[in-house]
Parts: sequence; C-alpha cells; structure tokens
Amino acid sequence: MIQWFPGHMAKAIRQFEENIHLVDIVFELVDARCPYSSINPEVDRISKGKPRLMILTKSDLANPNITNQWLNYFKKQGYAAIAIDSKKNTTGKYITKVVKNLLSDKIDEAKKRGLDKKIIRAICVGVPNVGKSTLLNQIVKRRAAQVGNRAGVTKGQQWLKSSDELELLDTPGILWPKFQNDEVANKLALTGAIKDTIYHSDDVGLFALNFFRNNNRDELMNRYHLNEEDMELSDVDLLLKITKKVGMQDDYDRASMRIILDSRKGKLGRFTLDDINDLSGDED
Ligand SMILES: Nc1nc2c(ncn2[C@@H]2O[C@H](COP(=O)(O)OP(=O)(O)OP(=O)(O)O)[C@@H](O)[C@H]2O)c(=O)[nH]1
Ligand SMILES: [Mg+2]
Repeated sequence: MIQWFPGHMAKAIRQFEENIHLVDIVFELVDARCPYSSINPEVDRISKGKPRLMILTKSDLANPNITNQWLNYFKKQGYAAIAIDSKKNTTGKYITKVVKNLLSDKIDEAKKRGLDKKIIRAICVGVPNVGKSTLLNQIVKRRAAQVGNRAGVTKGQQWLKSSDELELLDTPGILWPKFQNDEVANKLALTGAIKDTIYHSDDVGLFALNFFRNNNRDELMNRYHLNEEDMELSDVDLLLKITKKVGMQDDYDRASMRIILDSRKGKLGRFTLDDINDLSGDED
C-alpha cells in the first residue's frame, strides 16, 4: 500500500483551516480521470458551510462520456460542478462567469449596501498536480504561480489577484493520511498526484496495463505493437513483452514508468479510471 503524507501536507491542511474564514467560495479541484478517487475527504470537513465549486480538471485527457456522468452525479449530490481544460485560454473567463453566477446574491447584497464592487475571494484546493496553479494563472491571465508536471510544485499559500474582482488563494496539493484502498492509491499514482519516487512503478504499471487492456485495447495494442496473441498473456507476461518491445530488455520497472508517462501524455487514449457504476451498492 502506497502511503504519502509528509509533514508539509499536515501544515497545508492547517493553513487551509486557518484561512477558510477569509474566502467566499472553495474551488475543489478533482482530476477528471479519477474524479471520485481524487476527492480529498478533508476538504468536506474543512469547508463546511462555504459555497463550493467542484472543478473536474484535465477533462481533455478524460473520457468525455464518463466526465458527463460524473458531472451529473455531483450535481445530484447538490454540488455546483464543471469540467475544464486549463490548456484552453478561455477557461479563466468561463470560471469567473460561473463564480459570479453562483455568488450573485452575495454580490447584489454588497451593491445594495452601497459597495460599487464586491471582491470575491476563493481558495483553490486539491490533490498535488491536479492543476490548481495552472487554473489560477488562467484566471489572472498571467504566470503568477509556478506550475510543473510533477506532484508538489507549490510549496506555500499565495494570493493572486485578477483584474475581474477575484482574489484567489493558491495552495500546495494535499493528500490525506490514509488512502481508502490500494485502488485509490494506484489511481492517484497513475494520474500523477503521488510523487513518482514514492511508489513501485511495476505495481502501478501493472494496474495501468490491466485497465488499458480492458478499456483502451486498440490504443494499447497500437502504441506497443502488440498482436492478438500478446493480448492473451497475463498482465505480468504482457508487461515483460512490452518491456522487450520498447527495447528495455528485462527492466520492467523502467518499462512500467514508460507506460505510466505515456498514459499521462494521452498516448494511450483518453481514459477515466473511476467507474460510476462501482458506486451503486454504497449509494442510494
Ligand atoms: N492536459 C491538461 N494538463 C493540465 C491541465 N491543467 C493543468 N495541467 C498540467 O498539469 C501539470 C500540473 O499543473 P499545476 O498547475 O502545477 O498543478 P498543481 O495542482 O498546482 O500542483 P501542485 O502545486 O504540485 O499541488 C502541469 O504540467 C500542467 O500543465 C488541463 O486542464 N489539461
Ligand atoms: Mg501548484
């Protein structure tokens, strides 16, 4: 079982708790490729009472039909929920509009009290690497926050101001002290929320292989030049086969990392690891 909860994450949770009273709304970012598994249970506890906007990021990498299913699910649970692609530079404007709509009562009230404008303060939280800083940069229309394609880029909280009456608090990515099960851990690792040095790449590679052979079979076969016969192999033997195919002899750890990185780049097609049908049973 992968477990990763360094001291700075406990600190980030504490800072979130300390600053929640300053904001009008919480942006809860989850990864569209695993929108259920990347929900941080701490966010619900800490943001109680505050309006919340659930934002499914990286929707360009996820299966669009399944993204719609999850959006409907979250809306049924009473959340405001949207899916975004932060690579698109219309995203900042879109979020600003959604937020002003959600808080229109509050804005009107401020105007009635004679304020000519109401500054809206938002805190942006979510697992590492989910795209918090990238989204906030889109909203403020400049590269104010550092971004990077690895978990743990943002080290401390930082306020960013947009010209559109929005003040945004960027925060370091946070995980929770104990993952619910191995599957959640594997999904977070595969999508890049867990530092790549923390987990065993072969475990996550095998998990990925099993998922892609069942869900993105053609993309998997094309990417690694596999034939029908190869697809009959067990997951472990298939991994060894791919290791040879990509010229890594028997270094299946390295080949696993290749599969993981290929999937993150979209080379194995768009995919969503969380299946909404798996919920029926524990939900009504
Ligand atoms: N394809 C795609 N990539 C995205 C999207 N949003 C962010 N990214 C990429 O995801 C990576 C992580 O983005 P960041 O904004 O640094 O993520 P973060 O949540 O601030 O990460 P930490 O500060 O480490 O917690 C970067 O390589 C971004 O370019 C998106 O909507 N689509
Ligand atoms: Mg960041």
